[in-house]
Amino acid sequence: MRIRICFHDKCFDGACSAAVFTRFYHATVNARAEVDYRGLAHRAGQLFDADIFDGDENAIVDFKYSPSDRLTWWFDHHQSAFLSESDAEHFRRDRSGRKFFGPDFKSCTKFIAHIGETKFHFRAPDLDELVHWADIIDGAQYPDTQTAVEMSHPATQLTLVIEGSKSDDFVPRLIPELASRPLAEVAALPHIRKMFDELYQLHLKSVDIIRAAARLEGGVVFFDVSDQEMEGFNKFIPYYLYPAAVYSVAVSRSPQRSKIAVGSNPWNPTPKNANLATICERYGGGGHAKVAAISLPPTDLDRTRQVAREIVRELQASLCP
Ligand SMILES: [Mn+2]
Repeated sequence: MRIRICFHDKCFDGACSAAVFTRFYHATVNARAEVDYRGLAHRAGQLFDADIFDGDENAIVDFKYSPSDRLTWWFDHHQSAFLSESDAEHFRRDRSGRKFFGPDFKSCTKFIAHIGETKFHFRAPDLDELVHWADIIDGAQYPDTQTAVEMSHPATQLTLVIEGSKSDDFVPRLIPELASRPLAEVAALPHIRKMFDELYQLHLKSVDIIRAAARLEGGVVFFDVSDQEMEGFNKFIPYYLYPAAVYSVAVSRSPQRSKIAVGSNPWNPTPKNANLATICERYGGGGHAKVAAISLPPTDLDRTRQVAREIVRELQASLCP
């Protein structure tokens, strides 16, 4: 018996969701099930490859819904969880009792732990630390910019490593560690330590690049680093550099996509009325109310820049009384 677990790749919450779901599945469904992990990424065009649901059971955690009849478990908390109204309708008609949508949860990890406990009597107290930190990190609930950007806690170090990993099997190999050890032990594994040290140097460089590129205007900090090789920068750097910023809009590019990342400054108390997921959905993107993104083909850089400028203007206008 084999279960395929698809998770949001290169995302701390995605990896932690897969870890908690694995423990949940072994504890409540089948203790001997073999698990295969597969990371899923947002991209322009088709999201799911045809052969992806190849297990006896197939799960998706922290990622969009699929109406495939091969999908047996689903957990997500993103506002933009459904690619179409017909997918949403398919979900609403589901009577399996194994597909769950929790848009009010800050992390999918906590959502899975909550459903596990309230509907299946599943408890794993040794994972409480993991659940707690997934909620802080995915919900951008860091106490301050220093915690988010200076990365002295093991959870923030693991986030850097997960977001910065280049190989497809890195996160799948990390998930069993997250499911079975305290975060400090996982972060102290020699290969993780080494990756962290390398990525932290790049992180410090990206702080300098963003400092040089960013401009704060009308409450919105904007920067375009599409000419640099840095797709995966820490999304809190703009607020670390510009505490007065309410929103940030960033243009970046990788071989796979041009990207517009839109965020709001969790430490700036200015009232924020814009729903960033709704704005990004208009351009084919999505995410959460407070942080969202749009992916376009890597060749569409002009269009990407134009959309970014439109969003900057819309956010500036939303801040004018
Ligand atoms: Mn998530």
